[in-house]
Amino acid sequence: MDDLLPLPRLIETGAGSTEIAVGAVVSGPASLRDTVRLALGVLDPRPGDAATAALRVEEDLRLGPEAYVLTIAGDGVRIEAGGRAGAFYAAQTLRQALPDEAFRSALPPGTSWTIPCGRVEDAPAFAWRGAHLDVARSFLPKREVLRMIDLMASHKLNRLHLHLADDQGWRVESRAFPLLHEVGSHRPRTVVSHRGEDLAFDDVPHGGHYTLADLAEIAAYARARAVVVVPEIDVPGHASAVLAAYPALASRPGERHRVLDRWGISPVILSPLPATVDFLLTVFGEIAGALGEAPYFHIGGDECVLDDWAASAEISAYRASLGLESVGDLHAWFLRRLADALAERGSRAVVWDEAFVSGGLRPDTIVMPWRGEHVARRAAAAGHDVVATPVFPMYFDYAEAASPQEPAGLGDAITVADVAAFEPAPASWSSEERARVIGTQFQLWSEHIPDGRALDYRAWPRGCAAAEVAWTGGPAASEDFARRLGRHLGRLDAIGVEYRPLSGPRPWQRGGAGRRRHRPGVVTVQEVMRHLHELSLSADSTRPSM
Ligand code: TNX
Repeated sequence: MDDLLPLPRLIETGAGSTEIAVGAVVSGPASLRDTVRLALGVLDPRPGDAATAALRVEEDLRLGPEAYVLTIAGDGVRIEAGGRAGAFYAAQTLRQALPDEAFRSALPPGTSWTIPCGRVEDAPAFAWRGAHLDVARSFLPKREVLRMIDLMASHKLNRLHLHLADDQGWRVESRAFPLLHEVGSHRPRTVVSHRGEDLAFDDVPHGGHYTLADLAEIAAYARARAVVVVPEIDVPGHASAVLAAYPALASRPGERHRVLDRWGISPVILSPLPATVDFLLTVFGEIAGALGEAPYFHIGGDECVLDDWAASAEISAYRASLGLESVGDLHAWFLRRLADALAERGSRAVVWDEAFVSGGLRPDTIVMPWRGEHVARRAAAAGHDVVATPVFPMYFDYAEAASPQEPAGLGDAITVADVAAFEPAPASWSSEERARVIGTQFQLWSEHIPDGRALDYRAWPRGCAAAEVAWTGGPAASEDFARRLGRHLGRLDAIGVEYRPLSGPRPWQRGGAGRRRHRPGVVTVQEVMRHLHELSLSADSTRPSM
């Protein structure tokens, strides 16, 4: 019990021990019991009655929905939880109290362990403990998404933000507008050269999308593991894939668009006219319908070049008819219009911080400040709920070290220790501002994450540190965290996660001598943060940044 991760609020060690076996009997209300069985995986306890049960689960409504008490006593294990999520987390903690083998997918029959008695009382500091997956730049097959949900669940993370659309790909089926997935989901090739080098491409077609049935499956799989899927359709910028399929939605008529085969920011932007709003609301409805419920819907709003809006007579006339003075006001109006419609359907909008700086958000819109603490504080002071997503230290597409041994990252460096030291709601803020921070989330932008193996490397163990911060409120006590993390890696080994070893990459995880090698010092995260901070202060704040 001394190597639990994330760290529970209270751990008491007791005298004596108890035995727990694969196939133990669990008793309690059916929904909590099933949740516990799911969380325990390989233990796969059988349902039974309290008299014979080695594991008893009870509902205690005085506990919050994610809170639990886990008691390991001589006569068996007792879980008290306020709801399914709490019961699920209690079982995750119990699994961590067992040897690492409990994290394997199968064990010899008859396996059992003796574990010391003790008690854990626990609840999370933050309601939003997230991971963001960019499946637009590099598509990840469904199995990788389901596996990510499993890994999130083991770390008590509860929000999976899926970035489903960007210039380089549209990743979800639309029955109303099928060209979105038929045309928008693939590109003939992908850039392989780095900034400053001569342009070079791989000439390998890249593609893939989730059907609505896949999305329904992902959402149900996530729900059973206390994870909420947050879909993102990033608008009005980042729109090349949409416009490759439906060019009539562009702000500048008559141009042909292609799904982009290189990274960076495109000046291409959706028109803000009513036809675009109708189009998007139809697609949002299809996505939310497939998910079953969509308490949150991310609409992006970042990195927009508004020049085409300013240049269009039709859009300027429309802006004037709405009584809006600038294209920035129109950007704000457009996102507000979408957020209002989402609210009518029961979804809260989420946006990147440019949309907050543009102004005019609905008060219930959640802001993800990626450009730093300053803009995060302004959003919190303005009364928005904030999920802290700053590039430093929450962008896991940056390399772990400024070393040519690393596989190519967007820049360097963000270490496990940087993440563990993060304080999503800084002590220097007022208590009202701090109370607005509902959580934090790490970002896996996938320009340099081509597949599941690279995803494992980038996500873990930095994700373990993010989970610790999100559950405890952070920052982590560094020495104790480092000790627990060292032990926790044995669990990841048992699961089969190809994480980055603390001492650096294994030979096959390095970038080699070619294009996948990291170029240290070319882009430093400190410079990027300085630049983004300045941008977030400027009036022309929707402008692209890099
Ligand atoms: C900024 S954060 C982006 C992404 C890139 C990422 C790379 C944000 C809203 N936009 O489009 O993938 O940087 O780190």
